[in-house]
Amino acid sequence: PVTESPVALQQTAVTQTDLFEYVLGDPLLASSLYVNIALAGVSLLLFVFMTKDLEDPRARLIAVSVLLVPTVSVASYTGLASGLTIGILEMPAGHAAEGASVMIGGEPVDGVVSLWGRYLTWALSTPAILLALGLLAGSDATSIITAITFDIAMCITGLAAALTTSSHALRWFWYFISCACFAVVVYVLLVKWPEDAAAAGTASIFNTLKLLTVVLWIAYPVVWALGVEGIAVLPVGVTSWAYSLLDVVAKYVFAFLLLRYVTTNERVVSGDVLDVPSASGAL
Ligand code: RET
Repeated sequence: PVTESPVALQQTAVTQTDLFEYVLGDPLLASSLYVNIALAGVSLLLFVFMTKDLEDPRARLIAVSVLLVPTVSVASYTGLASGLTIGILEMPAGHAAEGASVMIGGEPVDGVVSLWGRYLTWALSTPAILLALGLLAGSDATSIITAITFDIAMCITGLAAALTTSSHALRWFWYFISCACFAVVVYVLLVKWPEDAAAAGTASIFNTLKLLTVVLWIAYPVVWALGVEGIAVLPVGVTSWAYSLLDVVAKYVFAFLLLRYVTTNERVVSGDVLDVPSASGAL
């Protein structure tokens, strides 16, 4: 019979309280989370105020999907700050962080700190962003559903990449699957929806938001690859701030620009009239 080694037994389980306190003990990491909870809350109030008088059903649907973005964000960052959606992962052989340990409550614990809750909540926030963009472009249900389902697949396979601890190669295989799904989303954004937006008369605002989205979204897999999940050149606090800053622009600045347009061009969004400058620009 195989007896367990006493050394293995010494490793005590890490509790949620340990992780909550770990976050508080790292000012860089803690600020990257708490600052975003506050920003998401303020944005949510501002967006409710901006959109409360909208009447057109399509404009209201865009507003609702945009309001979902900071709502999910408050929940996402609360999950991370509380330690609920953070974990200690022991990386597989061949990974840059193989054999790493982290100080939790004054004791070294094998593994690295992973803020995996982000990838989970992106599966809710990014579809809301795409729904708003697809509606703004006046697109059909097929291409909106295509973009959203591949986007959800991108987030969940990205989560799988982060949480796979059995094989280094399979972590990157998950990453590759996630990138393939991302490519579908980028294709819809860059090729399909611009045509629809031109027809709907929302080309100028759509093209601005499309560029903002594509450029910022490409940075997420780059941060993933450089952070602790990937080749581990960025420490946890820096990785977290990188995502937090991307979130501020990709979510709050994006949402503000979109809502400002929708509230001042409600009739264009409703399909009653064409947005004259962009319609002539499309000719
Ligand atoms: C991962 C890793 C695997 C490869 C790819 C990724 C893409 C993530 C993206 C995230 C966008 C998030 C946003 C959040 C706002 O709430 C999962 C990092 C392709 C594009 C905009």
